[in-house]
Amino acid sequence: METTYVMVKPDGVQRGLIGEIIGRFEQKGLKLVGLKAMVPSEEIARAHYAVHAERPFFPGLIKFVTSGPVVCMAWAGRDAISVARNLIGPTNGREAPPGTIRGDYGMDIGYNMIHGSDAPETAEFELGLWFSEGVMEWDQTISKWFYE
Ligand code: DAT
Ligand code: MG
Repeated sequence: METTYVMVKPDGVQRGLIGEIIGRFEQKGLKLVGLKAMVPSEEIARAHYAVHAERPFFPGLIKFVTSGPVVCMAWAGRDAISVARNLIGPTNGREAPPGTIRGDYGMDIGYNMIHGSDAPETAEFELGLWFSEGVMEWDQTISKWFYE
């Protein structure tokens, strides 16, 4: 079992896509173990995107992600990190295939509505950053119908 960090970014919140996005993860069979909303501080945004600190788009990215509320989520399941990335789709919405969140709703690389951890190490780092209080432990009784 893995847990991954997923976040609806300010454009997804502004566009009223929170429910649609959460629904896709629920329907897929992932288990919600963390959920909250906040307007991110510059400090947490910079830490989250630290790997991109030297990229030319970094200042714009920080301004964007701190511009309004985001919805922070932790989703658990078998191979949850890659399963979530596959639901999300490639970075650029114009190239993302239909059926993915970015492919169905996005037209840009910067305004791509959603973040998902890309590897076990980044998931651990991001969950610690955004959910320093920890995530929920609960028994999802329906999970027996998602896994043989
Ligand atoms: P992803 O979110 O698919 O993991 P990433 O980690 O490469 O993509 O980049 C993080 C975010 O930074 C991405 O969601 C949008 C923004 N971004 C990436 N490349 C960009 C670019 N060339 N121009 C503008 N924004 C970019
Ligand atoms: Mg990334």
